[in-house]
Amino acid sequence: MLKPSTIKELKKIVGDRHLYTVAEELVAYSYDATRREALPWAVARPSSTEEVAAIVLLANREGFPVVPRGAGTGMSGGSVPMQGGVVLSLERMDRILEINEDDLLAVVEPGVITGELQRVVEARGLFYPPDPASHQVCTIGGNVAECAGGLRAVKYGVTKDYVLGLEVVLPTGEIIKTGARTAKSVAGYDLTKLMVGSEGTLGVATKIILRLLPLPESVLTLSAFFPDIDSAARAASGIIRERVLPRALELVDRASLRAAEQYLKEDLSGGAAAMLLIEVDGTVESAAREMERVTAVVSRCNASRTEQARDQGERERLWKLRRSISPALYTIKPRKLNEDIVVPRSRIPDILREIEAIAARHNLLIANFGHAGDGNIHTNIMIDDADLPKAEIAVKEIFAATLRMDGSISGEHGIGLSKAAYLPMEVSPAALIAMKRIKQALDPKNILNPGKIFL
Ligand code: 2HG
Ligand code: ZN
Repeated sequence: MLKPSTIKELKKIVGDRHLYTVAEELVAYSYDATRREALPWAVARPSSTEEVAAIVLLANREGFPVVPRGAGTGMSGGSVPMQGGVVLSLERMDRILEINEDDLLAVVEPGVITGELQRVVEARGLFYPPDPASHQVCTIGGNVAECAGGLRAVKYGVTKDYVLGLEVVLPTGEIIKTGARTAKSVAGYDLTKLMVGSEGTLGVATKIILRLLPLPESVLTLSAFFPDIDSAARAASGIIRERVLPRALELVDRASLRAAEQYLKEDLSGGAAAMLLIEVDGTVESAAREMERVTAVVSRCNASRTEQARDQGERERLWKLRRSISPALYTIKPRKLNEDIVVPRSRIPDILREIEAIAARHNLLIANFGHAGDGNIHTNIMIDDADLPKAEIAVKEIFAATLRMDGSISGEHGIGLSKAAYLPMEVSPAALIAMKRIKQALDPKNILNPGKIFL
């Protein structure tokens, strides 16, 4: 609980209107997309770096947790205030401060909606590639905290590949700048990379310098339907082997397809068992050439039907289907344990077979979809509460299989609360100690997002 004097000080920092303390307001800041929830003691909505720093300083003096929050679309509980404290909502810091067409960069505040930034830069012939499925609502600050991936990572990489520099409020309240506005910089340790993906535990990004690219001239989108998941997985690997790097290479299995179709009340797949959604880009000529090669691979791998989007409307329809899978899965069961394992790309068929065997062994429904081109599959174990114990055993087995295949337990959602117990399966004791020492050095009072990543 916060002392009345602390509440008063917080109000002084952000203004009365921007400090929430009543339950009706707090509840809106208590959960994320994992559906875990915990009520904060208060929510502060700062409008400047200085206000963020003042809150963090106060937290150090008074010893309360501060939990940074973007739009709450995270998938590992990162923004859920499990130990109470103050949720630091960055929603009011939502300005695009600069788009520099000569230096190919944008400077933004953390509360900017990712999809909004994409639209604004695209209108100027520029391109911000990271594209989380939740781009219409998620924020750049949240993307930076979690190092969000998304649909275009296969060709263009993830958030950390686009962050040139940051302004950060450290857990002890100092304001620092990391990185630079240049295409390169190796001055000292790479604090930018340390911050990106630190899940709100090492600092609060208050300004973000993002690298932009020229907008590709042509984008072609293909949906390919398969009679079985194995053929689709082999086609995904086959496309990469063909030396084509699509900008998106998404796999959707039967359960995920049915859920999304039911949710959208549309039949797009004609009852297929699996779908690949493939997008290539480049010049008009190079994209067309790549699409020809992609089409040849999927036909060789038994695609029963392929459809190339003829216009923007058709393209958007396909992406809407893909982006809606995550929420749509709740139409199957009340709970989903969504994992985001990643294996070397070539092992996708193997890991899918392994997951199928685990599902059969425990009599569980596991829906698989996601970024096959990256080797990053969202394995969603769909359960009722009663299934939880066996689902947890299945999760452990899936992680063990992933690690046997030289993969990683989290490709893009982060460790947060959901995977903290499993982190030691992947990270050695000495590496875990090194990580904890970094946390301890930067946040000696364990103020910033305590209880995340490490048990
Ligand atoms: C996606 O790619 C998101 O749609 C959500 O990362 C994944 O719900 C999920 O498992
Ligand atoms: Zn994803």
